[in-house]
Amino acid sequence: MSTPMILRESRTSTTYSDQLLENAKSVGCSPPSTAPGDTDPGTWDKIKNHPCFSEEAHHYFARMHVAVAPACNIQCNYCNRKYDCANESRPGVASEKLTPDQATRKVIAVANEVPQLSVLGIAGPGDACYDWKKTRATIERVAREIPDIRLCISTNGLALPDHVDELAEMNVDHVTITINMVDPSVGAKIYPWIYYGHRRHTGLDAARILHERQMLGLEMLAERGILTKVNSVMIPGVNDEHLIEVNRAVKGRGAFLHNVMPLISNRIHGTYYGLTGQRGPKAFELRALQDRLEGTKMMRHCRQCRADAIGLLGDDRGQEFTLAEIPHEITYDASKRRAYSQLVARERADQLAAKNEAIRTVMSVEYGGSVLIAVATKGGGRINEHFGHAKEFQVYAVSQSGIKLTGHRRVEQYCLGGWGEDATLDHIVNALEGIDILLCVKIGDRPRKLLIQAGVRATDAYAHEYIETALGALYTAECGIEPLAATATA
Ligand code: CLF
Ligand code: SF4
Repeated sequence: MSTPMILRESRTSTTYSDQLLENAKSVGCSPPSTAPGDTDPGTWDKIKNHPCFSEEAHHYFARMHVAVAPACNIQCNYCNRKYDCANESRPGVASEKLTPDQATRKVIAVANEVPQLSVLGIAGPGDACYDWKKTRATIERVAREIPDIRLCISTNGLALPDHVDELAEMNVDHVTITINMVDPSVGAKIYPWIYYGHRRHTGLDAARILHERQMLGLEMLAERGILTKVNSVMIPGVNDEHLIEVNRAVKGRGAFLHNVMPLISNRIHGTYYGLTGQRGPKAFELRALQDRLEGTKMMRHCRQCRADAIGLLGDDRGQEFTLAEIPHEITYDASKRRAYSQLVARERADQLAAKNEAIRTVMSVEYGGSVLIAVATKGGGRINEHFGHAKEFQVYAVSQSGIKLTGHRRVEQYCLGGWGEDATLDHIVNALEGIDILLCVKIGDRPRKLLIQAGVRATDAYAHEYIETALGALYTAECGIEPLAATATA
């Protein structure tokens, strides 16, 4: 097992990235990390700092969304853009709509403060391609100010073919299309209407037009070498089985990545599905479907972010950057981002080597079982978050076939100002159902005991280590090959 550099930190004083930057000044930098084995160098260059297109990158890099595109040309049965709760993470939700100028100032303010920022995304609250003038103006202004920021848009695809050439000209090299069906009879259950060709279409006619435009847009992007991810919302009883066919169709047309997301449906959102009681999939149903699609590139680390999300995928800092706090005159300062990306190049090479070693170890074990391990992390690919501070746990399945991130479990933060609520703890214990082991920096006696009662062994024995290094060590210990670290279980 490699010995990782240990970075100790406190959430209240300095952030993890501050410490990385301090280190960067003292240790200098080595060359950028090489592409992982299954990615060609050209593609790796495009995805290596995109937190959505590369699972590995999401440990290090952040995206920000600017809510400049409120208008939409279709109606999805799972969407109501009028409903906003500042604490809710859900696509299409935004607290503040921005003009292109306001958005540009906001991006500069965030870039000056958040060194992990690598991608500007426009993902609603409406459709980026339909509300095109604002999308285009925002992208042009931001690219002028911050030339090295990656540009990304998300669209329902209906207006996409009209703008593919402009996207290519503007160097937008990542696009997401939400495709929930390739059969209009399924589509008619998801989309009550679309607005196309200066008029409203409904039923099968609407779904057929949308489908044709989505496929055309996808093919046009692939022809131009623009990496395209397809997001599909899994709606039990409506399109769950059908998503197998969707997967085949989009892969055949050049989609780089497929992201199957669970329907979020609640009466209070006021959506058609919320009001009619359409349920979302359970975690195991989602995972089972994703497993059936394995063999194609699947995204498993999506956080279904808001249209104004900012930060690492698992740590939305959107509420720290409201328009009122941003000065009218602001100048971009590249120094923090530059220093951070140089340091990350060195850290990632180290992490990749540790990860490969851990995977080799795990695959050499003669043991047929699978262990589900939850990890508290705030980035950098390390176990570096306290149990009580965690807002989510990343979940890894470790078995003879390797180490795989299978998703995350979102939780309420247990520890607030030094004390924790029992109700919150109960909710966290429930959220961790099915997990075998939990890894974090620190955990108190009470949560540890309650977790044990629920069958989850929690340990801080691997604090600050690389995630995969710890998972490899735990797996071999579980198989009785190596002793578990002394303080591993309560
Ligand atoms: Fe934003 Fe989407 Fe670009 Fe990412 S989000 S526009 S590709 S920069 Fe990412 Fe958020 Fe999932 Fe989207 S985690 S909802 S996949
Ligand atoms: Fe809402 Fe997006 Fe669907 Fe438009 S395309 S209705 S913004 S989810």
